[in-house]
Amino acid sequence: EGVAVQEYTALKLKVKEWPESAQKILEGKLPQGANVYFVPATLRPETMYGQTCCFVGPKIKYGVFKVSEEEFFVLSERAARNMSFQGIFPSWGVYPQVAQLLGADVIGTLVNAPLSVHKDGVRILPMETVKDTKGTAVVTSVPSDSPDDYATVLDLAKKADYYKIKQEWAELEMVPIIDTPTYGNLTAKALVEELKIQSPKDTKKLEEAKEKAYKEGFYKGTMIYGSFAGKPVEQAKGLVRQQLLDDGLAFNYAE
Ligand code: A2H
Repeated sequence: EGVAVQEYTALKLKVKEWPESAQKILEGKLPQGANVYFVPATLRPETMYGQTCCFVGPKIKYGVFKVSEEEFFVLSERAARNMSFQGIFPSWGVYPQVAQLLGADVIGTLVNAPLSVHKDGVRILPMETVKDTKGTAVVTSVPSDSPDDYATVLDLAKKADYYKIKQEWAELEMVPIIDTPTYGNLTAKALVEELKIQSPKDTKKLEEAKEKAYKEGFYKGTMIYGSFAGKPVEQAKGLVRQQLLDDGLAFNYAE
């Protein structure tokens, strides 16, 4: 917080299949053949190999914004407005909205997550702790390396009926992508277990786990998966980010 600028990598997760609830709302609002993307903002682009799902806040309002004739983004209005002043939309300060949805309407959407080991796609799932006031209000989930994400997928799998999801959507395999001296190669899982974190609402302990996971992963971690396997995470972060940018799978977003 404060005056520091947060430099996010905004990733483009292309929709492969909408649930019926979203289809109804979007009917007639998108041109034939339009590509729609969920756009999570991340600080850890080097972990994108490990995406197993992507979160939205079920009660948060999302817009579908037109970026070009073919491309539409799903994100918060706040993020769309910020992006319109960062050259992401064609006209300065203009972010045309074609539809509005609640997070709850898009649960179950199948998206293609760039670099993820899960090539058939991952699901959009609910996360109660997503903030509308940060990033894009879309959070891609890497449970191997993010304690928040790990605690959330455990909870979703345990209470799949309550969340109205299929349990298997929350249980895609975690593949080790970063090895660390203290916590092994599933850092978030190790920390959630060590600190006995019981639920995504264990905010205090999760703060501690996040801090530890970040320090250990970023400063002491080594990539063990992907194009930069063998390199320290500190180096790989920029390299993976650049690769995503070059391939048109991501763009820079700051706030
Ligand atoms: B990170 P900062 Cl592997 N609400 O990406 C809640 N969390 C949000 C969010 C929002 N609106 N927008 C982004 N985030 C998450 C990867 C990751 C992240 C890993 C490890 C740690 C980590 C995969 N999830 O973040 O408050 C996103 O999750 C630890 C803080 O702006 C984003 O990076 O500093 C990070 O929080 C941005 O948090």
